[in-house]
Amino acid sequence: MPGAPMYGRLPIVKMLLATLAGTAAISAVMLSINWDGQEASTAAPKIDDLLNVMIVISSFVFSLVMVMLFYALYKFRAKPGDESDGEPIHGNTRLEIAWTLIPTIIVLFGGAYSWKVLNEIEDRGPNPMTIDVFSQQYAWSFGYPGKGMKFIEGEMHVPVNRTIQFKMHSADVIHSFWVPQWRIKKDNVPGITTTAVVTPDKVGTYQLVCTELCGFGHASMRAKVVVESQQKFEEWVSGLKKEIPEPWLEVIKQDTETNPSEPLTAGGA
Ligand SMILES: [Cu+2]
Repeated sequence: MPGAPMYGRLPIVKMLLATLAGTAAISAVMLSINWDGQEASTAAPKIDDLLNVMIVISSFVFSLVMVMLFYALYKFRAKPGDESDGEPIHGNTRLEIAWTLIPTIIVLFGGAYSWKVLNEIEDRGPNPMTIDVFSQQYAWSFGYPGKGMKFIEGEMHVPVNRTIQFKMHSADVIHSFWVPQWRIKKDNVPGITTTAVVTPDKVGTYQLVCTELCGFGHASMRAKVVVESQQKFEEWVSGLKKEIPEPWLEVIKQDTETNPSEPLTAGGA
């Protein structure tokens, strides 16, 4: 039957309602799961909100595709014994505009929203405290350049409600700095200094986990992280005996030469 489409008008309203029902059902399940555990930094709620918005948008796109797929499977299924070819289909301008415009809007929205969150969580504020993070196969150690270059292996203390900029260094391969409750994750790359900004806002003991497969000991490459009051922190840091050892100072020097825009001395205090 040339000229006449073999299908009638699509039940757009019903399909849209089914899509919205699917979105609600999937979102309800996915949002009820506490994906990343406790929130213990000022960045954590912003990142979790962003994740939740992305979950709802993804549920909508998934539901829309599933509704159209299953409608097509049911409605346009060939009758038993029908061996004929399908109708030739020419373009549909309205459909093509829709499937270009809607994803473009979704992607631009996601980009703009992420940009805003990243801008907020990477704001160092007027007076950040600097901590050097040293990583090697398979251990973490930490330096406090503003506190007399104090140094400690395997354990880090930070004051609560203070913005900290971590300056990351690696002696060998790429490692990755991650305290799940802070949400922030950053690679430690040999040859350059990378920076992460965190404001811990809950007192407690946490774990720093390496999240970059760095060799046989990777799974056990962890360190203790203690968030405590400013006063307790000052007592702890002034009790440290060691200073940042020469090999790490050399790594910092090399990193800084490669990446002079991020000097070690920035921040201090
Ligand atoms: Cu690792």
